[in-house]
Amino acid sequence: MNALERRLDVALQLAERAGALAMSLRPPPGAAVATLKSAQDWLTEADGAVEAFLSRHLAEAFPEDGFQGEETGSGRAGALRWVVDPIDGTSNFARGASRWCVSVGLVGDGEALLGVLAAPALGEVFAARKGGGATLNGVAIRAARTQDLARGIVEVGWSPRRPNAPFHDLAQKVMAAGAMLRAGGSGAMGLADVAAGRMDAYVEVHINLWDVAAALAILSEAGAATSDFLGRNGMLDGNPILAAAPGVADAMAEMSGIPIPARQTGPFTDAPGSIRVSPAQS
Ligand code: LIP
Repeated sequence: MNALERRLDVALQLAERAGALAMSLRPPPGAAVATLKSAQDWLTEADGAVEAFLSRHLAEAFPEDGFQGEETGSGRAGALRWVVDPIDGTSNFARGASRWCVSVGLVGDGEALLGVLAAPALGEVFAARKGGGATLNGVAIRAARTQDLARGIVEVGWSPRRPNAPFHDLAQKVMAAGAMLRAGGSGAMGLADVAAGRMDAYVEVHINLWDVAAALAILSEAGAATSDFLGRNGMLDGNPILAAAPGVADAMAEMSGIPIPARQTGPFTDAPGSIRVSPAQS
């Protein structure tokens, strides 16, 4: 087992244990049991507990690696950096809803090397490592073959970090293209749905590294087209994000004004050998 395979193995085990911890702390439906860090930016008891759990156990397993969490920031430096969102979709989690996940990503040399998204309330675990394919519950996943947005489903992420006008503009354009519009409150889960072929694009005018680090690896291994999130200071300041099925990537890039590197667009290709279930999940 090589270094990346070993890290995926550990990330899978820890993300599932962290998911169980989060489930034990999930508030019941009703008023949000949480505090507000800023407008619609929630913090629950689980965010802190899950991040502390992952920071501690990742440091034990890989002391040479760095760590960055949504709640504690860039705690440790390292050539490889674990990037964790303890609860992505906190606004859903705080209300006892199910569309949220524990996101564990590993970045290095300016790229997303592996990612695990554990969504225990949905019974789903997404995983991928560079060159190893992407899976949902151990089964290989692939971006959709959709070629026409009028047959598609597109999620537009929203947050008060940016004015509402760009969100309204994007939502209007998505509907004008004939696509079904979604806004589910978890960027990581929306990106995972694109990787799994359950949606055809996810777009948001600003999102943070910890929300997307794991999903970027899963999207890449699932053959989805993605914007260059990690470039242009994305690691520090966040960036816009666009992820799409290859056949609608050009249309989404034109609609959103978020470029996608040309090599990733075009008709769906079932590239032979491009999907392998990593040993950790076989
Ligand atoms: C959320 C993201 C979502 C964004 C929300 C929030 P959190 O992450 O997944 O895409 O629109 O504002 O940032 O806060 O639930 O970890």
